[in-house]
Amino acid sequence: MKLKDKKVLVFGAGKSGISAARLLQKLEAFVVLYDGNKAIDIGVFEDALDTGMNFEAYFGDFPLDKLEQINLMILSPGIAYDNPFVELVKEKGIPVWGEIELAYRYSKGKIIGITGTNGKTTTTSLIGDIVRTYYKEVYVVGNIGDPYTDIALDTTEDSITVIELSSFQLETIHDFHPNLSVILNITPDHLNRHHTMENYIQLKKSIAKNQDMKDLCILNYEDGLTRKIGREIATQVIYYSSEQVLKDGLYLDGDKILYNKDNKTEEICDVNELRVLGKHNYENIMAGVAVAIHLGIPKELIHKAIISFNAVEHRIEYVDTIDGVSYYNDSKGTNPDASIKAVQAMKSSTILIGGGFDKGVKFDELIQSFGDKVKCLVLMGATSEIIAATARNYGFNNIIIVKDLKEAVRVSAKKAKDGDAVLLSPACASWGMFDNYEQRGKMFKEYVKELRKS
Ligand code: UMA
Repeated sequence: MKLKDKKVLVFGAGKSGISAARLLQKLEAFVVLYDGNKAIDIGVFEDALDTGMNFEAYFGDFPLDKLEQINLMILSPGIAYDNPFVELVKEKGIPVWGEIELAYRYSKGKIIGITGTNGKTTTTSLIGDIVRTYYKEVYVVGNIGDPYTDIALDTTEDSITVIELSSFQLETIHDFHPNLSVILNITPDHLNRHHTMENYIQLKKSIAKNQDMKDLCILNYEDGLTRKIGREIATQVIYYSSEQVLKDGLYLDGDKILYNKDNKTEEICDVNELRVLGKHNYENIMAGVAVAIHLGIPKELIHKAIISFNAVEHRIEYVDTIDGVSYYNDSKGTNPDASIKAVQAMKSSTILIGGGFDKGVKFDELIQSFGDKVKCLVLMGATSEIIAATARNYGFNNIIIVKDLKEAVRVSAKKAKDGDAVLLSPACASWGMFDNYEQRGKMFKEYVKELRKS
């Protein structure tokens, strides 16, 4: 569809919507911006958009008679495909594209799409780092932060665009066709939006729906759902495994990451050389290396990039070592599953700082994962008593309840001995104590900095 002079309704005036509207204006389309939040002030978009000619905006309610003139709707990822207004638009026969689809139709070069329930941002960021060692024109966009539509028109045949894709974004792709796709793992998430696990699986799988035998999909062999997808899609597949030797693919063998191809085994790295911790991170590394190998990047460059890759902020992020105690910020550990992975990733005796907003989840598995690793639990926030009671049920009694994160850091520093780790991985959302997990993580790092000064 040629978009010049077409009337395009952009639903959602967040990052994706504004970026999509800007792209549409460059294509000389007439933009109709709509957002359900009636408190939005059009003035805030004046720098980003041409709000003069060929532009209308509606905040709060949308005048339905205007739908008659609309040729296309671009939907932001935070808005569900079965949102009542979107249903109305579909009933009128108006095509609905996501922001990713719009960007795809106007971009050039090679595309790498990464999805999965956990590890997407880390893997996307890692792939960006490796690819930049060899290719000049590299873009890293999507769910990770910068919308794909921001850079679509800048891409050339030589570009490599690395895109993190959420299930929300995959819901509205049509022709989107990555040359390389990655599905890291699939566990229940966002079911309030997608209603059933089956829908969620299908969305993740749809990253590969337009791929053919010239393309490649990289999958985790140890995740039953992604392994099964490998048998169902019509493209080449490479697996990686953290549990067993693969004849064709990447795998973890003791401390080594190895690559088997055509009866030849090559060593990629020793995991002790890496700055990221934990089996789940070794899986992310293997997925990234599989992409890099397929792009023809020399092994020395891959090795250099992976050993200098740092954890993404707030995900088992190393902060500092003070008096022999290492501090890690895993503020992104907002559910028990994520915190279990963080605990497992620790290599020494650990003081765990947990607790926060109560989402009504259970903490039994988290406590059961402690083994000999966690020696003390420092708890804060609304869930502190719930987590403490669960821990006591399992015979874990070394628990200190504190009033806030600042006290948690001070108490942990006092309790820790040379060689220990202090890990902030709350297993809970930050709400009620902080604006978001990023703020919680930044405050943790501030308090650790203060320890160094004191
Ligand atoms: N809105 C409505 N009606 C609704 C819902 C929302 O009008 O029913 C409006 C809101 O008033 C707001 C706008 O839509 O003005 C927000 O749009 P959005 O939620 O799509 O958010 P964006 O700012 O466009 O950010 C999106 C992604 N957000 C979501 O998918 C929720 C960002 O991922 C992404 O970085 C960004 O596009 C750039 O591509 C964030 C995220 O939380 C990090 N992702 C989820 C996750 O990682 O779990 C999927």
